[in-house]
Amino acid sequence: MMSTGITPEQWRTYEEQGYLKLGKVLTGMELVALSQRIDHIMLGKAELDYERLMMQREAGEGYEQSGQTNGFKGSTLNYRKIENLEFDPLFLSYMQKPVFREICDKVYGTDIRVSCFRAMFLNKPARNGSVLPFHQDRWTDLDRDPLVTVWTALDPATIENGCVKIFPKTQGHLMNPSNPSGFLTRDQVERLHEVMEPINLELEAGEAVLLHNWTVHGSEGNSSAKSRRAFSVCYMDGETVSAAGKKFSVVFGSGSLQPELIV
Ligand SMILES: O=C(O)CCC(=O)C(=O)O
Repeated sequence: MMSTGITPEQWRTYEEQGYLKLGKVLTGMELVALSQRIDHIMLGKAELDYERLMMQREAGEGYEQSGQTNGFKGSTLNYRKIENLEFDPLFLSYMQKPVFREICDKVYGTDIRVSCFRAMFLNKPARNGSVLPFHQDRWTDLDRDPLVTVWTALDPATIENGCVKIFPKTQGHLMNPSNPSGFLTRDQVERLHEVMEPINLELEAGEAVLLHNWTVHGSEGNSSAKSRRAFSVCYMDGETVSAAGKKFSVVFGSGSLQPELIV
């Protein structure tokens, strides 16, 4: 069944657990369209300004893992991460679905414009794909903390291909506040493992999960013959400014997609 709204009980579950499975958020046709679109982007066949996209190539095929820099890095499905997908009309239109507006209204308030910290393709190519260590999605260079991320599976996400793993109920506090990107120390991860097992968020293609940004999460590599493509969007208060004076692309409410520099 398609996800159209979130019930009060589901919100309670989210607040308690730090995550909520949203079910199918993409129709079959939308899923095919987004999956084909991202493959076209990776293969260099899409008509868009590649200089606006941050594209990180995964190690393999004779290449090292590339830096996280803007611009095309070769025609291959072996990309790890592609950011700034709000500049692609198809991905933007998915990000602006009413169910996500509803989530942002609930989390940030109804009259508040919402921007995205990042609209990001995260790929674990078949028999490849790097481990992502446990972290909380928190960045020290923002003037306020983004609170929610919607992670959507474009392929089935399974234990074998490196689905996201979370430690539920960890959203209450920052574990390593001085780390610029929220990564936990090895000791902190060991201590979490002593008290609980992480949950594997296995999803069907087209399903999504809502994550509180502070819910501890990470993922393994991909040992299977199938890719694990996903699209992750972090929605935040549209007034958020980075230490460098950057405001971000507005996705709900009045404002521009063009990030502004306010100095
Ligand atoms: O896709 C993954 O493996 C991790 C996702 C993640 O860290 C995120 O979406 O914030």
